[in-house]
Amino acid sequence: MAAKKITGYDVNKVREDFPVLTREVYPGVPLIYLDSAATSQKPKAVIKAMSAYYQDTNANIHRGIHKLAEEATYAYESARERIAAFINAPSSEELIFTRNTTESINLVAYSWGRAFLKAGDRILLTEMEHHSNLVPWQMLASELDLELDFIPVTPDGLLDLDIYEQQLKKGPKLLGITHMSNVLGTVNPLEQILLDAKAAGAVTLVDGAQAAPHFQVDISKLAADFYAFSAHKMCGPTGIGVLFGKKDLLEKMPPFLGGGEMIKRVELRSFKTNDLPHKFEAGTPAIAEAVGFGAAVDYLSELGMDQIERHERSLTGYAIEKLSQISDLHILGPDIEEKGGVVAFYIKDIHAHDVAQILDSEGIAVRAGHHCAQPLHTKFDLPATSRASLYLYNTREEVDRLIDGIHKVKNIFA
Ligand code: 7TS
Repeated sequence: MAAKKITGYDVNKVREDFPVLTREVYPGVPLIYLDSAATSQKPKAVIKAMSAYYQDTNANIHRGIHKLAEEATYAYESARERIAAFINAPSSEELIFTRNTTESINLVAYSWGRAFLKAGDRILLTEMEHHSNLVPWQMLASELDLELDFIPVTPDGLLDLDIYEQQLKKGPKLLGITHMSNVLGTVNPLEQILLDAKAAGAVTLVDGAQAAPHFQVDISKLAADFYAFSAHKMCGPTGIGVLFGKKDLLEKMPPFLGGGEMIKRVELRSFKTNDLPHKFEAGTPAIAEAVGFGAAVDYLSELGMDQIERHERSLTGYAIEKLSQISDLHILGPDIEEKGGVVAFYIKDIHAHDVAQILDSEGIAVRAGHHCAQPLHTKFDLPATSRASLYLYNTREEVDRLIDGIHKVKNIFA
């Protein structure tokens, strides 16, 4: 077999694929986009695939027998297959299209949770979860009288795995855990964590919103019963995400939403559910968005997830090195070995919103606030942080501009 060709990663060439990166946000001020953890920018391949779908095809799926309906159905189902292959899922039947990660997690909470949990059951989450993997469980806990436990986060931004082992002894019915934190950048060592949860009899749900865009996720190597992520953080459109679920669980679960498409047969007082994955896809889905999502995973695969990960790791290391040299600036989360391309920080006596506002005047887009992880900020006794998040199109020059921008912030507040 021919050896795989290792090509260099030419970030300037990659940038040409993203039209928005050439714009000026204010006259003479070019955009420096460091907010990809909120949503990524979109390459031409995705924009073109979606507009070509609307220009040349556009029909509803799974119902018409006319040519356009057949083509639209093929485009939608082919996207599902390519996304399933992207995470190495055994079958595309196990891949349900949802609106986003948030809806995927809610689907599990509403459908699996209501059917299989009862008063007194325990759900184990972590202190670093995004609100999307907290609030649905809080809602379910108050409805069903469940107990919520949390794996603590250590001061350096890692999960306390000794306490986790103790918590497993209490027999949680579900472990809900993020693959990568959107604040600390921590990439959790899921292989062992999930195996331990399964050995303790828990169902496992992974929030992969910040993982799937940045490194190869191989679902066949993870003991994940459910794995959720969103297209918009990985070069795809808003409005679509997926829930991977193990077939045996999905088959036992009742439908989430009722309506067209999720049924095989309907009578006035009853219905029979459709096969997987359609059982969980009520109503006309986001078809053009599925086409765009398919184009996004094709784009990422062509660049190579290994290359993307290597680029981001090197850039994140550079950003941490430069930021660490700034006095009174503190970075949250672990060292580079355990961290993805998210760098949240705070500067003594300067509010995160002021930092973001001054950086914006320099064309630098960062996010300020609690990043939908308020309990984590409360734990660290911080009302807010500023966050630079890096992706496959960011450069060292942009990091240098961020550093210059932060010096400007400090001078203004000096
Ligand atoms: N989980 C994690 C870890 C996330 O970072 C986000 C979004 C979500 C779930 C929710 O994804 P959605 O597509 O359903 O909205 N995170 C962020 C962020 O960090 N800034 O804006 C959105």
